[in-house]
Amino acid sequence: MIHNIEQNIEKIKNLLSTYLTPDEIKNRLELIEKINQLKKEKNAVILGHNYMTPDVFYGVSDFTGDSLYLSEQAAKTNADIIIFNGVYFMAETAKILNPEKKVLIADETAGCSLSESVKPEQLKKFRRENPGIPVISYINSSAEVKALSDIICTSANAVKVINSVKEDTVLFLPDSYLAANVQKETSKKIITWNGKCMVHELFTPFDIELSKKTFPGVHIIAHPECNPEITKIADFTGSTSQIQKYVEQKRPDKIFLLTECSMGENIKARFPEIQFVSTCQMCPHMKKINLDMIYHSITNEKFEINVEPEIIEKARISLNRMFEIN
Ligand code: CIZ
Ligand code: SF4
Repeated sequence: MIHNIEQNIEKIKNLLSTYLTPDEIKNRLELIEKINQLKKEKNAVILGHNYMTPDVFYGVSDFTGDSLYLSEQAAKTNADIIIFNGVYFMAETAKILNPEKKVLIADETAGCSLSESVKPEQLKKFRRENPGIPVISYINSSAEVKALSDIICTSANAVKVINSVKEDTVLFLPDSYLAANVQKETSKKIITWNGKCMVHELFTPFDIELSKKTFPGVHIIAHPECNPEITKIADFTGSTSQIQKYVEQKRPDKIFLLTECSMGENIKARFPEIQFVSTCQMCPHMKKINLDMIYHSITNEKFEINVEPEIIEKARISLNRMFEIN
């Protein structure tokens, strides 16, 4: 999504007024203004993942969406600096696709339980022991792991990517739940890795049962990083961009959204008539990126993402294979 930040300011004031004092709102709005001013002065572009809080999402992000869409936008920009508001592997992906640009992340410790579950050495060992098995890596993986993979995929195109290889068996890493969800839709044999998203793994089928009892008629929408026992009973399962499209088209009255909390808040800001019920889960990594850290980042041009040129080259080949399939 492309944002008109000026027009978003009223939306932000309304959103913040539900949980901040007038003074706190004033501070946030001042910070938003300062960041946007520095952005102009430094010819920077700010990208915001769907899991960013509404003040970051609507207040300072020029583009919002999933990690791949944002990296693609970065590739088209004339800006000198790209500030990626998301987690580390996402900023790395933007760097791989834009090696000549300065890519910054506001907090370099914003990791991801999935990308951290694969050590390059483990993958090298698998490759040595299993020659001929293609390695398909979810975009939630480090640059080094991407470089060691044959093809990259997102949760939106995983089935298509897996079906594109000629071999009958593939290694799919690192998300074992996403692998199990994809396995339901392909005849290829998927060897899985032992990775899980620490946010989506917290949802249980019991949450859905309870939600259905408490809120009759509730629409259950899940992310494919959730347990397959959940996606089996959900009304819709999709990546964050697919969820957004689905909600825009269907406009259900009541939704239980089984994904990161800010996703629901950002949708709610556009469609206030939709009621989001039941609990959401927060990603502690995504929540490290806030207005204070972004202000620090753009002021001091920190923290710069650096990836070895040969890793960039190899990782880019794996990413380009995905673009060709798409
Ligand atoms: O690639 C992304 O942005 C992730 C990790 C989630 C999604 O479903 O969009
Ligand atoms: Fe990683 Fe899960 Fe956080 Fe996304 S929500 S960054 S997959 S830990």
